[in-house]
Amino acid sequence: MSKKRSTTAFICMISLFLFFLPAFILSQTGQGWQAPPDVVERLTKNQPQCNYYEEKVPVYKLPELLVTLDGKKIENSDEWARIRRPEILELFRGNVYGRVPETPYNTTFRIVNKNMNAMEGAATLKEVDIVISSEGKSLTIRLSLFVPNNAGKKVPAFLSINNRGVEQADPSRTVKNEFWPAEEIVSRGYAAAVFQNSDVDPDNFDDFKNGIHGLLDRGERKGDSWGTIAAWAWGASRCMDYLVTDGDIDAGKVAVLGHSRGGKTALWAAAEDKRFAMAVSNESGCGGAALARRKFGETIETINRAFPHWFCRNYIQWGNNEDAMPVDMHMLLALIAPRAVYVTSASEDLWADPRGSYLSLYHSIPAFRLYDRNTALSEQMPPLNSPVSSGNTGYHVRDGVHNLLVKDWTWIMDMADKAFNR
Ligand code: GTR
Repeated sequence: MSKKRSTTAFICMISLFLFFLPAFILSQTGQGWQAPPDVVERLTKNQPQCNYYEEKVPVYKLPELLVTLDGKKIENSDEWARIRRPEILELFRGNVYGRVPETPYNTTFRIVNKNMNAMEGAATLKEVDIVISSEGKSLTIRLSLFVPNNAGKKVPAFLSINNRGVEQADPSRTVKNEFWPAEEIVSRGYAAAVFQNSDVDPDNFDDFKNGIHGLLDRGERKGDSWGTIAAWAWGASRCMDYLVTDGDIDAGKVAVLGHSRGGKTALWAAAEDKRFAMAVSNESGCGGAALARRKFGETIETINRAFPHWFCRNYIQWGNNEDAMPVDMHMLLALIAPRAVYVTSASEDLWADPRGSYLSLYHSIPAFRLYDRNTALSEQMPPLNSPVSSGNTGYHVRDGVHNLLVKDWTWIMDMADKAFNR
């Protein structure tokens, strides 16, 4: 072979190698997350009545996202916003979370504490009582808010729904933990706001006598009367009512975030209230991000048995009858489009079905694409600890158990930075 020919052959080989390199790297690292077999085995042993095996997931067909109830194909964002989105929202109100009553009420805000030198001068702490009153009775939601000092402009915010004890999101900062790392949130330039879901409605079955149900419900309960998750989501909106009045907050950049039952709540809050620019569902599972039709881990039947107060009564009929349900959870995520949605899972938290949560996001993408043609996610899950995002959608599966950790927060804030053009 001449020298010239062998040089050409060499260049061709290098070019071919470079051309296939990305695909090769992807095929090696892009295996996609798989449930750890030892966890599958352990959980199956403990709960033999639940499915943790991928091969036992039933064959299912999701309801069409972009076809209206009378069979019309949705072609653009205008038709989506005008026709299909309101239909889906109504289906979720009527079949899953329930409807907020129309009882009139008054809201007042009282700043009960302000400390401009919180976090050793890094932030200002405001504690605000949001008082809801109706017909002589009232209820108070305490919103605690750390705003970074010296930002020089309005700041974006994370509104956390705390479904754990007050010490998990302690405004006095006597107790600090990963569930609400307020210092880290502030150091990334975000305001850290939090409220206790129990201020809005107690997390137990009390026949809807207490909390906001006790204040606003009138007459007999119906099949679509709101459950406790809808009540907590409503509470998040009352916090938003305050945040839009606070001159330190960029009200167009508020993310609502929750873990587990709080994650279900965050998704529904953002579906109902378009003022939230982003929703973060941390390991929300059944009745949250996870596709119900997969019947993997927690199911509609088990969740209604364990938590009869979370959803509306109509939701009970879909237990062991998922295929007949007029919605699945990809449609809930789609309701948030074109705003940002970030879904997380944990590798050992199979109860909350990581794959079902990712697939739900994947199947919501057509709604996001009506607004941004470039939004695209692979049907294959990303590998462990490797966040993926496209357009205003994102996901990660973190190693470990059911929890909200700084590792989650870091990736969540990376997504918010992107969604909020920071
Ligand atoms: C579980 C429940 C889940 C999830 C979780 C939580 O017991 O089955 O749906 O919400 O509680 O909130 O931590």
